[in-house]
Amino acid sequence: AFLQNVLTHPTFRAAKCWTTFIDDSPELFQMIVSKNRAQKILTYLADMVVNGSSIKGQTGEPKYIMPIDPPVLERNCQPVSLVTSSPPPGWRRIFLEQGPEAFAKAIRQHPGLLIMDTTWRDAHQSLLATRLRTCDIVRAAPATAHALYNAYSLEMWGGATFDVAMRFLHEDPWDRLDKLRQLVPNVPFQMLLRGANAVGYTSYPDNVIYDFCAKARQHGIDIFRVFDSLNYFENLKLGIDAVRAAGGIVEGTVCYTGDVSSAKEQKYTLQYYLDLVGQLVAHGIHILGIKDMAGLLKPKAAKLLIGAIRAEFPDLPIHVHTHDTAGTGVASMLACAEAGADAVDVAIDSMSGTTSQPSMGALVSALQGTDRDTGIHYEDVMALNDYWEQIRLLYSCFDPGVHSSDSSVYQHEMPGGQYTNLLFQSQSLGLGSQWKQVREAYAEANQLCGDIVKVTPSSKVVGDLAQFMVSNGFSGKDVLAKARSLSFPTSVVEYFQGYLGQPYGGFPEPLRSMVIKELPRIEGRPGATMQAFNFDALHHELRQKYGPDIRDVDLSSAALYPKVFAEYRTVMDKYGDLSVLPTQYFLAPLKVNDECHVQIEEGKLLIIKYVASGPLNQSSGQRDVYFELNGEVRVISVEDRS
Ligand code: 3PY
Ligand code: ZN
Repeated sequence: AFLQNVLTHPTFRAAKCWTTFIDDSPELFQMIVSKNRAQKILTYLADMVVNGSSIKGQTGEPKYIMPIDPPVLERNCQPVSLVTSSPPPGWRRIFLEQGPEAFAKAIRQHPGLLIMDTTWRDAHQSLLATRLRTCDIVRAAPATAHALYNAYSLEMWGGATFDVAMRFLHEDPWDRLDKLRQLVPNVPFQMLLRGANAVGYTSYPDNVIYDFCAKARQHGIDIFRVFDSLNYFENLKLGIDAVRAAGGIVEGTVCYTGDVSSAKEQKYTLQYYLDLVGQLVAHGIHILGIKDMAGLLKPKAAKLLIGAIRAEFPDLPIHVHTHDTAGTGVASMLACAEAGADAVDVAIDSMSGTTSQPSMGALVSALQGTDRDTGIHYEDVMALNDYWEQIRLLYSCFDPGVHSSDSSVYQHEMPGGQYTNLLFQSQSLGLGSQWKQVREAYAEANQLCGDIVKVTPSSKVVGDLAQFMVSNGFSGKDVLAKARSLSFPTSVVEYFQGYLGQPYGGFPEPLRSMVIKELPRIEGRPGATMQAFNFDALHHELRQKYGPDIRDVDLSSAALYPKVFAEYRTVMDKYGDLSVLPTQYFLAPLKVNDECHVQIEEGKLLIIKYVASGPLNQSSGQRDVYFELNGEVRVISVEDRS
């Protein structure tokens, strides 16, 4: 029945076609679409067989290819049926029924320490190059809705996940959000918003930010952690206003850098943070986020900082984020809890530690039975962990190999998400053995930029400058001496022009003038002088290019990432929706006689067996690859690029 279509239908073949035949038999045309989709997926698999994976950042094949079952939770030694029992209501209900202010108040009044689980966003961004695919999160989602029903939130979007989904996973980030929202109706979803940079690396016109936040909210994001990569208040304000207009919970955020517990700290002092928090509070944030993106908040600093904010703003809910790079994450989060934080970030154990967040199991255990008990069942965390342990192995081909703590983070201050990225980039540029130099150059590059807050996108500026220094053998002094004649990376030039905003304390001179020479200088908020983005023109352009089925969210994707979106559509045209392929086959070729099951939609299963591939056709440069698709032989010719 699968291959039955209009061309094989007896009525059509008997030439007894009448004009209503098409209208009367729409399902026959549906088959053509399915056949087309099957053909596209086979083309991907054939290409994989002939040429191997071309996914950037992948080294080797997944080590673990056993079937991975979804997590199983137990109550009274009985498995919880995730199909028949709906998850208990969580904090989201308060937000949906009573709004953001009531949510913030309830969080503040709650005696226990709440957690955000970062496993679906920051943890894999910091450990596995953000390469986690939707299907592997989806399988854990029903169990997570039960196990973590009383979590403050699940971080599941934003940061790098948006463009990596399209660019490298050939997936639609909005579809991920929709699917997960359906499976997890009870726990607030949180995203990371780079203020005026949204989920990108540059400033956008204001209407792009407003539009993006409105759509993110409509598709199920509840809490928006809004930060700016320079803690520049004008940029922060824009993101905060856009989230408020969208009806979301505003987690206005201060990025933490330096060391408030050190007598040597001259720039990022306690007073600096208190002033910034005061500005955010005056601007009407619902929750305060403290974003320690590099894991620099030592326990003593945590106590000082959170204690001081708590004393000055007793009603303000505080949510702290950290990374465990140096190995002090759990200790610091416990210190935050003692000093009065309301929520902290952790990741499921097997996705935690080093450049990721501290371990959920460790934090939950440490607080068990205390007055700040998280209320999370430890056994449930372990049940989720069983699943993630296997997923971590499945994705080990994206793991650049940070297997231990690095307390030198206190010197170089690299954010957790960038650490693995820079390590990988350094390795692929042949600088792997000079990793120590890259870290040292990073610290020097930071000083050259003016000792700035380093988080996407300002961290990219510092990282690019550090790599530039190492690959040219320049010290910081060399850069200062030769600046006028050097051709700096674009990100560095644009930073000095002011395209990210204004750093605290201003740009260092004379370096700024030497780097940008005659180029324009942006004073104030970069987006303020940008023309509104023309969504109507974009809509028209996309319809011309891709036909009438352009969704609202496609406009957002294309406005934020025009080139990435166009590439994503090209891949979609060629291979169809690849998010349906199991990860093992997305990342590695089928071996002869391997059979793979692909559920292209409810009730439509493709059973694909790889049979053989033919010799290289010298004149066309192609190879034939033979499959059985639901029992019928199919041959796909693909170009051999090897
Ligand atoms: C991001 O902006 O992607 C981050 O994770 C910053 O920490
Ligand atoms: Zn982070």
